[in-house]
Amino acid sequence: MDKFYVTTPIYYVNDVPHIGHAYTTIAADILARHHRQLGEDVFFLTGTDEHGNPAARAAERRGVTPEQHVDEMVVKFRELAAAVDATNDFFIRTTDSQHVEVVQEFIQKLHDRGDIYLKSYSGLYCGSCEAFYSEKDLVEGKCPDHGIELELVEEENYFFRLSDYQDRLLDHFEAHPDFVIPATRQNEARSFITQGLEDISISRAALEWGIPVPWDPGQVVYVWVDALLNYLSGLRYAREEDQTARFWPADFHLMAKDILKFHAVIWPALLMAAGYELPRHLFVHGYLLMGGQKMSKTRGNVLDPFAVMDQYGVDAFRFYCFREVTFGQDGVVSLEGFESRYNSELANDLGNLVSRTVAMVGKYCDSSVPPPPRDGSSFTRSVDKLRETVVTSLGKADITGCLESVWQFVRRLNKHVEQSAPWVLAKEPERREELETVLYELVEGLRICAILLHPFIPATTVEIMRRLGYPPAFEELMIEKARWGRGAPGSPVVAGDPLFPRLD
Ligand code: ME8
Repeated sequence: MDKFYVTTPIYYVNDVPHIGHAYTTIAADILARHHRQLGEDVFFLTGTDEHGNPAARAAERRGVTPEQHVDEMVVKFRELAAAVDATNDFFIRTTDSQHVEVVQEFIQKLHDRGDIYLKSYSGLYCGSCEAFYSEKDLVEGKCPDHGIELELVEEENYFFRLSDYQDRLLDHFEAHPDFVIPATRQNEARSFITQGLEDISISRAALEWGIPVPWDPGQVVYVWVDALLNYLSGLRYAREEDQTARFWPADFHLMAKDILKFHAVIWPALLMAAGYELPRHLFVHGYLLMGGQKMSKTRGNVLDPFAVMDQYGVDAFRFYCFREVTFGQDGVVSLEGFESRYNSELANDLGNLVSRTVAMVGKYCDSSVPPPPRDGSSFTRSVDKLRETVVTSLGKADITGCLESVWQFVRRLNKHVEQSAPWVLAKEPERREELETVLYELVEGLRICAILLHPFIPATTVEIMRRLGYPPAFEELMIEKARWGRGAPGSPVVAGDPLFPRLD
């Protein structure tokens, strides 16, 4: 059986989660659900990055210990994963003792192999990015990402010989043109490397809130090295048995562009140093913007995902995020935009189609799905093509492209209702067969939509299947079932409330 391993970044717990965190988690969930529909063995990992400066400072501001702070904050992040209906197989915390062990073992190995050395260092440090910047990176003397003043940090730190990996990294990029997707991000990552890599500090002396360096407990491991290792450590202890051999390398690490360099340069070099295979793909998405700016906790312009989901429902939120903004690009989100798509696409295109279809089968066929036409259907080939498009596009994490192609099919079904006008056919008894054909096609089309839309709007599609008379079994939702004519004639349709009540 094929395997599929997908991850989100592990989120900082210096503040409550926002819509950007929900976004990446939903994207990973869409891919995880799709690969389960393909019959693959899936592992989906998300979690929290709990060490380092921002968490320690947030704790200090609140007058609690870092341990108390992270234990309280993690609750919200776990709630967010559950609230967006994420099917993660594990939720990792970098304060888990087993993670700490893996990190210590990993850097001890690098130290033993001579990849780590001690050096005095001074540099400009952003406490929010947890990264050093050189003068040329700054924007008006400030952090290019957070727009805040940097501190001059002078310490004796342990360094990782990143510069030794420059050629091997470039070779890897050369040999794997889709290592980083989209291609613009691959080029960006490549150019970080061709500009020349300097060794990086991988420990901090002045911080206490972190994982002690095993051979020098006066220092803690740099939070980014600690964090990146979650992708390996999670496999080690999520289940009773170590899952590394089963699932490593990761198939997709998802993230926004802010953390590309850590994932495309530092992470592969660390893995090479320790003798691991590299992840197959990094997918780098854009920023959700509000009022033209990246939403961020530091800037304070955030949309509360819990409030949006409370008001409009989880599936509507999942749908909107990927319909409105092309996955891979930046895009503006707003409540107005949300409401307009909700009404036009979820309430009208999909919800109404389900209600009308079920109502017509109820009225004209005694609630029992009529038999298929005897001489095949024009839908057979286009559904095969659509299914292939879905598999190909999600294989590249083209979530928005996939959704668009399924939506075109939803629209085609709506047109079919209008053009064939079953209510007219129903008045002419000699056209009974025509009527039954149309109703069969609508039910069958909706069944296929439910399968193909399942990763995006899971609860709604399960409900659509129920209304079309199918048992609540995952087998009914496998991709293999998205073939024209696999539906069961005679299945009893069930009416219900609107799936997406219109917003006024
Ligand atoms: O960077 N639009 O954590 P973080 C889209 N702990 N996605 C967004 C977003 C926005 N406006 N804001 C955040 C960290 N994200 C590290 C990661 S991984 C080994 C360590 C999402 O809490 C996006 O996935 O700042 C981004 O990469 C991530 O949250 C950053 O989360």
